[in-house]
Amino acid sequence: MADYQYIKTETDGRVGIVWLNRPDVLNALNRKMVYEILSAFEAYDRDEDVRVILLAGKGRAFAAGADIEEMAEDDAVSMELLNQFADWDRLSLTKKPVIGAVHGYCLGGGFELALVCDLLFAADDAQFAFPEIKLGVMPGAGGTQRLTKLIGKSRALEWIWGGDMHTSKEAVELGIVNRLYPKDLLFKEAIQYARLLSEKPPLAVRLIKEAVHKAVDVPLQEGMYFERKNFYLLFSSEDQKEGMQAFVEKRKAEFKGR
Ligand code: CO8
Repeated sequence: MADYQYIKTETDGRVGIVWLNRPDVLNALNRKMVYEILSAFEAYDRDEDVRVILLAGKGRAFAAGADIEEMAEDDAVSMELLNQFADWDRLSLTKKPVIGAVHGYCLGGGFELALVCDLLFAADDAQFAFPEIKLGVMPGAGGTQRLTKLIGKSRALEWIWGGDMHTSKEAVELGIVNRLYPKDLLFKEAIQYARLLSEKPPLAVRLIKEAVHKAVDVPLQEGMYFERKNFYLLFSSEDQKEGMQAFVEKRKAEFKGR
């Protein structure tokens, strides 16, 4: 793995872990850091030994938002020319499952990064907010879209207009977060889940991810056709033959991701 400045990577069996690692500024996301996260995700996506990606933060926060100092002097033209959101678009193209483990502050761009994850596990101390309004701006990396699709228009407006902190308990109740754990158990539980997912047939896992994400974006019938194509595609995989043969032979299947 490459030498990164603002993140750390390590693998645990078939789980590729990405640590946000700028703890002195609560993992505030500068542009290089976002590019590093993207590079790590893309490297894991290409690595046949990795089946699941786990994203977590070092220090006392997941991420307290975009780096305010870095963007304070930007203007519309410099932002257009930077085209930083191309990196964010590519983050959401990751094929393998991405599990986010969130503790402490999960704010602004940090919350948007969490919303790119397929599943979110949170510590009981996690706090979620879009504080951009207090800076005179608004979410720019998908927050207004992804939060609205998850919790609906009225609640999303309340959260984004308010800019206030919300507890992880609220986030679970609204379906933003899947599971809640005591802080000292969060990473252990997240890695445990990731390991279990990494034992599932990888092709089926990724085609399910693709189909479920499709459901968020397209009308039902179009999604149904998409699901069907992925379903058929799995019938040309070795894993489908192995999975069904193993069932018939009453043994454990050995999935290869082919
Ligand atoms: N950017 C830069 N530095 C930050 C940020 C940030 N978002 N958040 C915290 N820091 C720094 C602080 O400046 C401080 O640095 P130093 O020690 O050098 O003074 C250090 O982290 C620790 O922070 P605090 O001392 O403030 O810690 P507290 O526990 O007192 O407070 C808070 C924690 C409440 C999280 C507070 O730091 C805070 O309000 N931070 C800003 C939160 C915020 O407004 N986030 C939204 C940013 S805007 C955004 O995300 C827009 C996204 C647009 C698209 C994404 C593009 C990447």
